[in-house]
Amino acid sequence: MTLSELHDLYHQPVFQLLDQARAVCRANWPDHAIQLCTLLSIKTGGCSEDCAYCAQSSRHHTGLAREELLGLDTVLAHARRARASGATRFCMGAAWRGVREGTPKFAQVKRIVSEVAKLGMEVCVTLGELTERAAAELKEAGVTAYNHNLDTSPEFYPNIVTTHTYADRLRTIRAAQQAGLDVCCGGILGMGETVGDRLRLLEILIGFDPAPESVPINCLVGIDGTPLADAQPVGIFDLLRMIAVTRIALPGTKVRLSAGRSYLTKEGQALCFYAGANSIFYGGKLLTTPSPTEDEDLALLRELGLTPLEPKKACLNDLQKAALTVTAA
Ligand code: SAM
Ligand code: DTB
Ligand code: SF4
Repeated sequence: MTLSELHDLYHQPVFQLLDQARAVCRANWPDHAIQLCTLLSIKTGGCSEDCAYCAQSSRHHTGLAREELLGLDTVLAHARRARASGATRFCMGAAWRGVREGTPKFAQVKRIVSEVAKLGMEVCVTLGELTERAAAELKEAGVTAYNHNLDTSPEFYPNIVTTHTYADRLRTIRAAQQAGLDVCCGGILGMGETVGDRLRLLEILIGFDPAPESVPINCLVGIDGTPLADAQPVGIFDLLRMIAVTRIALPGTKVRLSAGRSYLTKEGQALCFYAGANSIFYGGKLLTTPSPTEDEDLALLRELGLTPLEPKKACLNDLQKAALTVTAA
């Protein structure tokens, strides 16, 4: 699909666009189950990079305390809780420019990953830049997906980040793909970019080979002390159009309604699911900011008659499979 076709899709009347997105969604995701992904910041704050939206950059005065890499037991306790609450994916984030191969910290991350992987959830990490070798080591440890967002168009990116480049981001994504990791790559709406920038990002995502396994669509969470603290919030129909076009352009990809969900009404979220979103961050907290609670999310899904995605039986150990069989009987 070309950039001009993406524009044509995007600028149709909303109901016409929703009809098309719905048709693609029904054909590719007939049961439209919603994937529940729980996030945990395993290394918070003190990041060297200057990403204008980020609470964790040491270049901004956001009042966020810098923390050390969490220990294995702490992370495992969070991961077990997430699984018990119904999450099927556990995503761990680190406020790093990138991974430093061969360091004790990277060794600790791999150990954390290998233990979390035993719980039977998909394991996603987002650790910044990655070499092919580091990507292969993460895969070997049990990582299933690597999150590395391009955030916006290559043309707008230098307005948002100056300490690394779009090409650096693309290199990491290729390294993750080379290692056979699923790639989770998306963007942020509401940083002052145009609709054209958002569709340019989508054009680039469509060009990935293989296609991204998931695309998180974040709405900017304005963080006090960052240059984007007072940016204009994204309108619901802009978000809706972007989700619908992403669903049509990447039919087999999970589209995750990501940061900023707590600013949406229940009706707004319902429309986003209708437009093709089939994944959310679940668990009351993103990395450093709040998001809807588990109870609120489960209540909303119930009200809408949507079901959470079930854990893949292949991922479960014998005890968990037995538990599922009992529940089903
Ligand atoms: N340091 C790693 C990196 O940059 O890839 C991983 C962590 S970083 C916080 C992960 C992603 O979270 C960013 O790429 C961005 O898309 C998203 N994000 C961070 N702060 C955000 C905010 N205030 N609002 C919306 N999305 C945000
Ligand atoms: C993604 O696209 N969004 C998540 C996850 N991937 C790592 C992070 C959102 C962060 C929102 C701001 C915060 O909590 O600091
Ligand atoms: Fe935040 Fe990641 Fe940028 Fe660091 S590299 S400032 S953690 S988005």
